[in-house]
Amino acid sequence: MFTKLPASLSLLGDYTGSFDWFPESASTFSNDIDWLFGFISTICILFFIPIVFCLFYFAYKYHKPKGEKAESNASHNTPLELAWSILPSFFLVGMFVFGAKAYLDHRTVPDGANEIGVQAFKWGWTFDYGGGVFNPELHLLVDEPTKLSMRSSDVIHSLFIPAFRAKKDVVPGRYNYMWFMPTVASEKVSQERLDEALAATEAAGGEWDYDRWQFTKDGYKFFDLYCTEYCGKDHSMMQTVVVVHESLDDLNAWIEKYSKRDPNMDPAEYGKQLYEQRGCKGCHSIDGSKRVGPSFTESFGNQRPFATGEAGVADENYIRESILYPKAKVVAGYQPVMPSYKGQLSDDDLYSIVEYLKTISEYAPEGDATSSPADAESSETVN
Ligand code: HEC
Ligand SMILES: [Cu+2]
Repeated sequence: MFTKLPASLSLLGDYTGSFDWFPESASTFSNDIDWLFGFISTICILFFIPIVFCLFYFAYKYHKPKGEKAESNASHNTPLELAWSILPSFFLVGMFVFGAKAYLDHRTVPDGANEIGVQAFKWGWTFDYGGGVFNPELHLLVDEPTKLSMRSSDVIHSLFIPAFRAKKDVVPGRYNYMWFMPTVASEKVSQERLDEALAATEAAGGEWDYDRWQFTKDGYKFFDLYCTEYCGKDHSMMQTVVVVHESLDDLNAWIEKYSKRDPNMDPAEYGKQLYEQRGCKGCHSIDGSKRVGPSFTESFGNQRPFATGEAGVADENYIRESILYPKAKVVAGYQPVMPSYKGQLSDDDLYSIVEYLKTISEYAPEGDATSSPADAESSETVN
């Protein structure tokens, strides 16, 4: 009926085609979980209908006109009572056995699984591929088990990949883990389509719009990954994508591409990329608005007030220190909640970020003339 829903119904954004009860099934868990879901739902419906029917039927059959005295003539029917107690218990035991088996499957990581680190934070995800490669997209290999070692830098989050039927809480102060084995590789869109999207993105200010394109900026279609534990104001924005590569070569090529700055790339441009990829964006705006942390328009080159009452100028060393040791100098008006990036950003990464901050700071010597003035909300934090 609806071939295309209006864009305003963004909640239903993915349902532009036909409706299906379940999301796409793309891991070895999917069939088991869907079957179990169907099994439990069917039993519930099969019991619900006769019970509700009897409820209404008996209420009608045994009702008494108003004012008449109520009588109690309840008596026993032992065979009937045994039957309705014992028969359903078989179904309950069945649900438990199948459920426990599925749970144990999800908890038992096969030997030799690939391992990827996950850091959840308000409000985003960082995946650690080892060797200093971090990215907000989850990239996997088809038909290979992958284990995620997960930690949170603030509150409880929960990682959910509907297409894999896999979900696990990420709890601060401890590691948690989950695993799955993707069975469907992500398709790649045509080079023309990708070029078109890249050009449109460039024209619109450079930020990649996953919702609009439904593929990544490397041209891969993806599965959705959500946070499913309400974790604060921007919980609903805490989404990212899962790409399943067909071959190890393809995956390694992707990892290589994001492992360090191409020597020809402008450091400030690379700094912007890190800002988007490494989660800074979730806490720091570049338009003057206050998020969890101060806007980067007010950082580089400015006088910074600290929680201790002292103040200092945000030079290169201060920016560096703020990223590696965020608690050394806490900006007045903010909570010391920034995670340390020590060991996670290389020297060149830090240099690139500093160069990027210089280009967007309102008072930077070579400031970007197009950046908007800080709004009233953020100026109240200065002082
Ligand atoms: C979880 C939220 C969060 C994330 C993620 C985060 N920051 Fe911060 N950041 C803060 C907060 C809050 C402050 C202010 C308090 C403080 O100084 O520690 C801050 C302060 C800073 C400052 C000092 C700013 C100033 O104007 O004085 C810099 C520089 C900075 N962050 C850089 C970064 C970079 C670069 C990243 C990404 C690699 C990042 N932050 C990621 C929350 C965050
Ligand atoms: Cu969350």
